[in-house]
Amino acid sequence: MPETVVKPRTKTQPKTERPKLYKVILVNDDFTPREFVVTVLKGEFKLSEDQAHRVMITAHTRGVCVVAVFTRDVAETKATRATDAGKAKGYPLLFTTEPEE
Ligand code: TYC
Repeated sequence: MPETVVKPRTKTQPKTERPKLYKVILVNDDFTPREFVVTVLKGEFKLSEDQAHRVMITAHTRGVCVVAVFTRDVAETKATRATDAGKAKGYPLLFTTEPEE
């Protein structure tokens, strides 16, 4: 009876690389009304009134505040839409993106 030859099976680790995440950063300015910043944060980033207020105040006092992290496409789309919402009202409101370390 022929021997059963068992081939050693090398386990191939499925390489599921995590997509790099990007921070959306809110930048302070002297002109955009606080309440408008809060409204944009709630609308575009789905923050609660409380979270939106905290993020706005942090940017207001420190200059910038990280709003949230997303994959690159989502971060850039949201930052652009939020910046454009300010632009539409004539405000210099600015959201930027930056890769996470
Ligand atoms: N500094 C603005 C004001 O005093 C409010 C503001 C906060 C604007 C945060 C932008 O990212 C910002 N009206």
